[in-house]
Amino acid sequence: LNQDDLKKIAAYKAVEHVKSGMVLGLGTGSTAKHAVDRIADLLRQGVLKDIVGIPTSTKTYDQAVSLGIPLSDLDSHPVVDLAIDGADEVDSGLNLVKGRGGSLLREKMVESVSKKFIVIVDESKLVKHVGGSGLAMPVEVIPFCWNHSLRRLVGMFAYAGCIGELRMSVENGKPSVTDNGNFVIDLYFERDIGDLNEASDAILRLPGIVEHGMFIGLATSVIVAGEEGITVKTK
Ligand code: DER
Repeated sequence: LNQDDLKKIAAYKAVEHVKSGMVLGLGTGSTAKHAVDRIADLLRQGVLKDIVGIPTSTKTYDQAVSLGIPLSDLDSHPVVDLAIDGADEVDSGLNLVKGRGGSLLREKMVESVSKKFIVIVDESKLVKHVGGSGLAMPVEVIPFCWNHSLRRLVGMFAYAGCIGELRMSVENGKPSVTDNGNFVIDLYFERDIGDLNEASDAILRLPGIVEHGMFIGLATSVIVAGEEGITVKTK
């Protein structure tokens, strides 16, 4: 089984929790893509009916439109029954790092008002602590004086050996721009940043910061697909 097989297994398992009539948060990324595909399959087969999807990115919006999934938004549906989405990291407390696909703001808007938020990952995403994978913890910032914001963020986490870099678009070599017209600063930590809520509050107090990729206490369960099979972690 390769990593994508595992992502698909986790995604299909999560979709077993989808019931007809639900308002569904549709996640973003290569794992969530399998869940959206599966939901469309079940709608087409008539197994699922009356589903309304709330996409977490323009990318997922486009995928759902192409698959014929009825869509709406949070203005019309301020409460979501179930959100299904991937993650970049999952720690032992089911806290997540998300946003390496750049969709963290709309994902967090949807997933923070979801009655149930099922995270779907392959086992490679499990970490001891946030930032532990050595991969980026993204922060969405306004473009104005982004370098000033970068310096304030790096300074704030100097104790954890933090470095930061502006995310560049691979297509055009310019700064990557989110669905919301903002930039992304990727933070890398050498050591554990400690209390996540304190870190979150400190980041969000900085003027010019829009949102960060730590999803603290939002997941209601995590479905992990590994070589040995599927495990479901619930809080
Ligand atoms: O960018 C995101 O938030 C994605 O959901 C990410 O967390 C998981 O992406 P993947 O399923 O492609 O690994």
